[in-house]
Amino acid sequence: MDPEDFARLHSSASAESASRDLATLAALGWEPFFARQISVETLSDTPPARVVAVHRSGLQILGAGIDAIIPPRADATVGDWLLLDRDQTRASCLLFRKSLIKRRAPGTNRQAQLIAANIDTAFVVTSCNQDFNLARLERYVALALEAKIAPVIVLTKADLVTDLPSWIDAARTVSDRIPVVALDARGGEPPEVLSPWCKPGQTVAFLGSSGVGKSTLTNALAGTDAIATQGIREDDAKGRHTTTRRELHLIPGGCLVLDTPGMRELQLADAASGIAETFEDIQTLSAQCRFGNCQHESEPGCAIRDAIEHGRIDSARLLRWRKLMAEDAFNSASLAERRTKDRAFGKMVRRVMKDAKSRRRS
Ligand SMILES: Nc1nc2c(ncn2[C@@H]2O[C@H](COP(=O)(O)OP(=O)(O)OP(=O)(O)O)[C@@H](O)[C@H]2O)c(=O)[nH]1
Ligand SMILES: [Mg+2]
Ligand SMILES: [Zn+2]
Repeated sequence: MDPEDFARLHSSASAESASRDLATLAALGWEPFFARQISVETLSDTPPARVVAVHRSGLQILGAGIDAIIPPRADATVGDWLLLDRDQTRASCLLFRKSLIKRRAPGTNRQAQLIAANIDTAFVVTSCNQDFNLARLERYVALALEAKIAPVIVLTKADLVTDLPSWIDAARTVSDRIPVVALDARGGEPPEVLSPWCKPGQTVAFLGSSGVGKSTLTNALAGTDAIATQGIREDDAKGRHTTTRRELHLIPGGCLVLDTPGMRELQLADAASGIAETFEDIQTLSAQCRFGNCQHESEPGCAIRDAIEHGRIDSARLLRWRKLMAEDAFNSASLAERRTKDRAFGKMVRRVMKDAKSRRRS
């Protein structure tokens, strides 16, 4: 869409104000992928707006000349673009997403929870302390890859250790295709170190446990200390769950940064391809096993056992892969079951309503 298209909308709108609107949208992450989904004719009635925060009371949205809170809806999440219907906000149309992060909601209600949409880069954050955990890193990386987002591993609190290279080497074992950076999140380093991913119009997200420095990094990119941060517990390095909502921060002249609350529990579901990509080394080897259904236990001609014996794969990594695959299979089945039940319930409700209506008529 070019400024003339915008200008054609309102005969009153000058090309100048149209290009200003377009610049506002571009700064919010608007790009051809979204523009292709709309027609110029509908633009004036239903202008695009982005969900920049999820509050309990509603969704905060921003657009060209739009700054509003609309009622919450279960199918929208932070980062989403919608076409705002001002008269009937609930009817606002959600645009197709470039990427979507979701997890299995904690607790027993077996639902998928939407975390964020339209993220370009996921910074998977951990610290050079007791938070560092390969299984958790692999989980977050699989989550990002499943969501079609490029992950980058960020090690914070690099200033607190003397053997930084060994922390970086450990993080590199997650995947040899994922960049690893290490820094002191406080102060000047982050804008420089993260600049390859933090380009104007790009949306980046910080994910990771509480206390690893996600808000500290967001502040550092914004050049402020507007977002609250809080010291971690001395004994086990755990954070205090300071951030409580998912919010996109607009960095002047730069990217959009999603700060998220530290997750207590990250359960994967429907993430088979993300797991396969994360464990590409193991996945590739398993295709070379003699038997197609090799369990990589005691079968002859097992390429994975062979790689372990020759020290090319860590047996602990194989165990973590198995565990993640099993968890994903279990959660995916349980989500599918829940969806079937919900559908059956919906059908039943519709049938009852129909019966009641026809009874009323007769
Ligand atoms: N020394 C040092 N301290 C850091 C670094 N990054 C963060 N911190 C400190 O770690 C504590 C936790 O940082 P936060 O930014 O609040 O962590 P968070 O990830 O946002 O945590 P939640 O909001 O609870 O999820 C704060 O006291 C920060 O000052 C770092 O690189 N070096
Ligand atoms: Mg925080
Ligand atoms: Zn095998």
